[in-house]
Order: sequence, then C-alpha cells, then structure tokens
Amino acid sequence: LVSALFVSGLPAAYADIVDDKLAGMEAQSPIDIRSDNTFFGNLSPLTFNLSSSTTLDVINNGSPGKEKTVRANVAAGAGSITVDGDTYNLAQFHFHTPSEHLENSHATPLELHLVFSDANSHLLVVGRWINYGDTNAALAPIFSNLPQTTADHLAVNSFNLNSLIPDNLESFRYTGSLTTPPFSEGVKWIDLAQPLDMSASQVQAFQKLFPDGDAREVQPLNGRIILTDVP
Ligand code: SG5
Ligand code: ZN
Repeated sequence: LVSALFVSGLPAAYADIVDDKLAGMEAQSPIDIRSDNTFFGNLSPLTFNLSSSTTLDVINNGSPGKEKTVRANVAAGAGSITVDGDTYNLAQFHFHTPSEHLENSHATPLELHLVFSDANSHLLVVGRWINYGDTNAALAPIFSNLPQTTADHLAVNSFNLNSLIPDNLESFRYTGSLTTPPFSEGVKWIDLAQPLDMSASQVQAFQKLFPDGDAREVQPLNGRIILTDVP
C-alpha cells in the first residue's frame, strides 16, 4: 500500500518503475512546503564558494522512460557549499517544470536543482523556485540555445554560478530523496526561499522540450520535520 502511494506520484515516463523498487521508502522528495508544516529555528550558516566563470556542458536527456531534463555539467572544482562542517562539491544543475516542491500547495513554473556531493558521496540538493519575471540574463546563454535532442551538446564558456544564488539565503531544510529513479534516500534538501525570475519566453523554451513536464508529485512527509529560518 505504501509503495503504491509512491508509484501513483510518478510521471508517465517512469511507468516501468515497479512497486518493489520503492517498497520501504518513506522519506521521499519532493514535498509540499507550507507555513503549517514548517518549524522556525536558527539554522546553521550556508557557505557557497562558486566560480564566477566556469564552463558548462549542457545536455538534454529526453529519452522515454528515463529522467528527463536539461542538465548543465560544471567543471570539477567550480563550486562547493559548506554546511554543518561538511563540504559538498557541485556536480551539475538542472531544471524541472512545473516546480517539484510546492510552496503552500502551489507549483511555480520551473524549479532549479543544484546537485552537490561530499567526499562520502552523500548528496545535497539546493532547490530554488523560479517565477515569471524579467528575462534572466545569466541563464540566457542556456535558455536561448537549449539542446533540442539527446545528440545535442551546448558548451557555455563563461558562466557565473553566483548568478543562481540569492543574497538572502533563508531556506527550508529537510531530508528526502532523489526525485527520479532510483529515488535514493538520505538526500539533504535545502530549498532557498528567495525565488529566481525568468521571462515567460525562457520558461516556454524549456516547456516546449518537455510538454508533459518532468516533475514528480509531492510525497508524504511521514513525520519528517521541515526547518526554516524564514521569519
Ligand atoms: C535529473 O534529476 C538529473 C539526474 C538527477 C536526478 O533527472 O538528470 C539529468 O540531469 C539528465 C540530463 O542527474 C543525473 O542523472 C546525473 C548523474 O540524478 C542525480 O543527480 C543523481 C546523483 C535527480 O536529482 S534531483 O533529485 O535533484 N531531482
Ligand atoms: Zn531535480
């Protein structure tokens, strides 16, 4: 029964993922982050150390039955985050439409995920909601030239990773999972409260590639606690 709940949250592309792979998994992502399920506290500081000029290798992984998104692989050593005394290195960032995490039960048009891992391969994902607004100049080199097929690669020569991170680092933190197969648990999630803006045409360019979306449905908290330092 529990695994059936999770399977019901899969995009059609994951229909071949069977129940037994998910049996016993109860701390899954994404989740609905609401003012009535978050707890206020003093959270440990986040220290980002990000290159202001890194190369990106942008790929489209759109094959049916596989996780679908556009991913930017960053050069080794281009970025890290230190939290609670542990340093995690940035491997890649990618996007989902609509947002996977909900904000008071509402999705935003897009969500950014920055995937980091530490020396022991523990994963930490920094998520950021993306709203409609001005054209995002920093992301324009990617969103104006999105790789249309899996055969396509886009090289970006000088990307400022700091453009993805707000000055205000207030966040929501909880422990969850990958949002795509194999849905591995023990992933630290830090969802930044400050959204990023992109223009409607930038959002549309991404949605055109994945008309059915590439977002997993929200998963039950099952007693997990979401901490926040948003006043
Ligand atoms: C995306 O999300 C990424 C996965 C990522 C999952 O589907 O897929 C792509 O970017 C394909 C273009 O990235 C990879 O597979 C790279 C190895 O999985 C991981 O990052 C596993 C380490 C799930 O990530 S998420 O939970 O942040 N959404
Ligand atoms: Zn993701």
